[in-house]
Amino acid sequence: MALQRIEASSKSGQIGVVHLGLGAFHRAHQAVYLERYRQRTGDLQWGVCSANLRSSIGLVDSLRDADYRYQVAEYADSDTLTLREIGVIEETLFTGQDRAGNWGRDRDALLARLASADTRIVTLTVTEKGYFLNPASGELRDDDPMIASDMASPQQPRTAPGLLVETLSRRREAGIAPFTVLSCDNMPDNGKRTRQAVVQLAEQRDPALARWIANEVAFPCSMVDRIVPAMTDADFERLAALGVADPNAVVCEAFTQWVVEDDFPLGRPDWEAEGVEMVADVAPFETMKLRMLNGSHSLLAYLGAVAGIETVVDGINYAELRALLRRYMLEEAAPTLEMPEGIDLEAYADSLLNRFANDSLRHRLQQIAMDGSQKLPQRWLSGALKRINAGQSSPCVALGMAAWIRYTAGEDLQGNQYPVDDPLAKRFKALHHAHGADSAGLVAAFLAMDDVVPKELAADKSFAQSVLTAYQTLTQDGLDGALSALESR
Ligand code: NAI
Ligand code: CS2
Repeated sequence: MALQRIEASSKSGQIGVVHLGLGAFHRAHQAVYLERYRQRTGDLQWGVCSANLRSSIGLVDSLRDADYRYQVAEYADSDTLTLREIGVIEETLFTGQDRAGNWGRDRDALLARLASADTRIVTLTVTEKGYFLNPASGELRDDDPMIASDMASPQQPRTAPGLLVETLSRRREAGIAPFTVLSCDNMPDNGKRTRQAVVQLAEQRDPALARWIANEVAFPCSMVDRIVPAMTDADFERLAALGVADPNAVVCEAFTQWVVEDDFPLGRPDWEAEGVEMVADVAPFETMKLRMLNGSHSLLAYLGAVAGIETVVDGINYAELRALLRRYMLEEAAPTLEMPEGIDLEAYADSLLNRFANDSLRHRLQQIAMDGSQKLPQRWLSGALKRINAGQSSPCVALGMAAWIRYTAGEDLQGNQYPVDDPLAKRFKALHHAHGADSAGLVAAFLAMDDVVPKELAADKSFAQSVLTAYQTLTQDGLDGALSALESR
């Protein structure tokens, strides 16, 4: 194996970035760019304080115990590995609920960090649901209990929007210029959506504060890309065999991309030298990635999971599924995109299929299938709606919707059960319970969820019919039957 080892910069630095959402992706993406920047320039201003607002407290403490150093294993393929040590994280904090049920262990420390003039950028990977927005409309879900708690006790915030409102308020009162808020989650217009959540929450507290945030705070959008699956026991064992006994390590692909709108009034690292694309408008790249990469991922996730397929690579090795993803990307996703000149979407589609075929990653389909209610509007449904408005059909998306509806039953086509991890899981369960074997009633009830499915799309009779037909074929004839029925459409 070609193995390259890169050590972290030995110096520790000042905290200039606060990150919300210390998960796998942050460790393998934003932290890697900042580490590479520190190593190249020796500039110590952009160290990171990384916080979890929910799980996991274990990672927060275990990184602290490891002096904030960990390894990122970047696999180009099974024979080509770079082991990169990261040292740019300077502090980790936890503000969620601990095992004893107490909230906010490090909340005061995080609030102080965010309010400090040294903090110039706040990055977020809190997952789509961490913004508390209605996925279809992008409006703040102010009936959510967590948001209600932040409205009732704004000085003890529990959510990401709540933390941002409280600390922007403190900065405003202290005359400290606001930090830049950089969402790195897979949401459409992620900067604009983050602004919407923060401004709407601030409005409940103080309209003048809300206006100040809307006018003064920069919320650039960004497109982020690197496949970073949740770690498995097998990943830890594989690293241990290379002499890496690191409970905080992450495994990912070698590919990495970050396209960012250049709006950082308090300055930023010179990221361009690390390959970050600083642009005026991220939207075309973000939509391309969401519909092509993430849309294919979700299609594979639901069809594969209901058929008992475990990982992305297992799915992609199934020729008919690979062909389906290529067809979906070229026939249903690419035609909806408006890209700048020079972007070859067919080459992009093929590069994605090659990345999915990386057999060094065990990317579980159940992980991708999580939170479908928050993901599907931007991955499939906005594109399908655009096609309907142009008089075009979307049979691959209709099959995907059928698979998603079937997936939310919590049991695959062979009767194996699994937990459905989604903020709307209870609603799904009630719909399956209410409609049982009445597939027409069930499909109609799912399409009527207007916080997920755009109303215009649900109202399109031919789309609704093709979801129902696909649902019936999938449940009666299985995956192969559904895929061969699709071929004739
Ligand atoms: P993870 O499961 O390792 O971490 C999830 C993080 O989100 C944790 O820090 C958790 O505390 C936080 N979180 C979850 N729900 C929250 C809530 N309601 N409020 C506040 N924080 C919450 O997942 P991972 O891999 O780090 O992915 C996180 C997000 O990063 C994804 O949802 C996606 O938007 C983005 N991303 C992930 C990629 C990947 O391949 N893993 C690639 C591109 C983007
Ligand atoms: C995946 C993404 O979990 C999911 O829903 O589709 O996290 C995907 O791995 C990344 O967006 C790749 O950049």
